[in-house]
Amino acid sequence: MSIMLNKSTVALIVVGIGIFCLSSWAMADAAGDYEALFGQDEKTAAAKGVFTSAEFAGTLLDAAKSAGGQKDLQALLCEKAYELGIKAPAGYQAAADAMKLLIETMPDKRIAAQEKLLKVQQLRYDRSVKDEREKLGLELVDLLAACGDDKAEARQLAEAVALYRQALTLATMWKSGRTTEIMDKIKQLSAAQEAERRIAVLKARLERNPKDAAARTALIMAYLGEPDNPAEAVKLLTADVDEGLRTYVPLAAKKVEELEEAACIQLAEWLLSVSEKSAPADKGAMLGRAKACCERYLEVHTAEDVGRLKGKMLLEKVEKAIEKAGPKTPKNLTLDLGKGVTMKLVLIPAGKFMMGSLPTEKDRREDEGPQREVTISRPFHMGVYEVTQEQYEQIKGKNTSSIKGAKNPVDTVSWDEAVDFCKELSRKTGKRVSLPTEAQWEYACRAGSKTRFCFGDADSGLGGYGWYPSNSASKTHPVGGKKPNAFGLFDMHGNVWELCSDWYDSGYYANARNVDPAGPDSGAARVLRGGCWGGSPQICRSAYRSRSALDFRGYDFGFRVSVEVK
Ligand SMILES: [Ca+2]
Repeated sequence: MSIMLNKSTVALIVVGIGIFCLSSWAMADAAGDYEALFGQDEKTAAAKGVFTSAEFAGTLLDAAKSAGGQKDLQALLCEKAYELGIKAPAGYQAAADAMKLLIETMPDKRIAAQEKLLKVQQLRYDRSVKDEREKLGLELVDLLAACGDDKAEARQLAEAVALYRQALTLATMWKSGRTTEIMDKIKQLSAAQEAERRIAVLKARLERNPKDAAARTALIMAYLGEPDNPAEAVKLLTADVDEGLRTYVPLAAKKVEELEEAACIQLAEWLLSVSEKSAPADKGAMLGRAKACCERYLEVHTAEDVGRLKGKMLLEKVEKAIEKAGPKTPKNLTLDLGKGVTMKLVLIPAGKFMMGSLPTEKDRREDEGPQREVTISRPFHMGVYEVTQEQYEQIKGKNTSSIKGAKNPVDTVSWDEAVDFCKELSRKTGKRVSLPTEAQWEYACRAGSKTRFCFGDADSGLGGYGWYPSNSASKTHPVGGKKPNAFGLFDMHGNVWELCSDWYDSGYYANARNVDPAGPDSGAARVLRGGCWGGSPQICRSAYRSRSALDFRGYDFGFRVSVEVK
């Protein structure tokens, strides 16, 4: 068999093998299949040198793409394409694509494949120039951060920090939007490393002298702090430690739902008081648990009596302590665009939500599912209103909107133009301004709601919150004319469509990551959300997804901005 196979020949061979294996009495043997198909060619390519190996890697990658029905063979083809591809620059692209395919199709091989992808992408980056270098640099930021996340998850903290530091260097160089996030990760992991060191020292002290009550107490408190591991703290309790520790540490080790009402309040009070004397890095875990205790108490103690009042006051105190211990982020942000033009933004807290809709939702479309829990791990500021024409003109020096009005949303913009606006505004304000991701947009739109719209399920309520055909008179209206949602955002339903930063892919939800998803790596269209003045209620729903080609300037397209919290 020649190594000059074309794609269709390979596809036919692979399909042929698929049929053979399906009907075969033997278990599919990927290694045997590979040997029969490509064994000789691999040897020939290897004998001819690295250039031929690189070319052969491309052939194997094409075969892998066609071998979707046979997972083992596909994985093997990807691995082989990588091994051969990474031998010479001509094969780097195939090696990288093979690992991307493996990551996409085989979740259990993701971590190892990601590390290999990192290796080849670094090689590509080192050789690249100009635009290609920027593109690969930004891709590397994401890849390094993802590998760092895996290491952090596996508690390999030093390795994780090293990867994040590399990511940060590149993120700074290429002005990625992820610098703050990566800096925070490093800060958090450094605190965790510090806590591990502290615990190791205390453990050693206690091993040398088990009667060292001060070391024992300090170690118990350390476990209650950053590692948030009260179960470990319980094991250290002895009769000679402080009574408070003996009483409350076992309670802290229980699940909050298992605590008696009274214990919830007492434990919260105790945690609040000990957190005051604890190291800054330890306060978060203690106060977080105290808050959960207060919330649990208020959940079960529903009678409006003195006890409930006390619970509410304690929760307030704990929340104030959390605010004091954590970084301060202003709730409202106003950007100065010059010449008296400003832009108002509001803080959207970090949190989890159910993204997409259930099959039972009225008017639901297939691309809104599968519904899944998504975490927005960091708070961000979001434009209270759609970007207005006055704001757009101030930044871009022109206004090409179809329906004119200084306070009306800008319309007839393309995705590229909206992104340009964000870049300009970033330069002007020193903030990281971007389009929201699709997940940020839906999270912000829902503002805690699980219904079809931010206000409920009924189409009849839409008139109170947005401009759509029944009330719009077929045009846009000045922003903020209707009621805001629970986050204080106006016109999330209707008025103009809002461009998001993500590529559109109808099947994306099935494979997307659940923490801060940012859309597929590539695509042919960008996501639009929220419906518009000309859009029926069903397309104004929180979960509805629309799309636009890159350079298309829809007369009903606008956008609002998202600003990274530093
Ligand atoms: Ca809108």
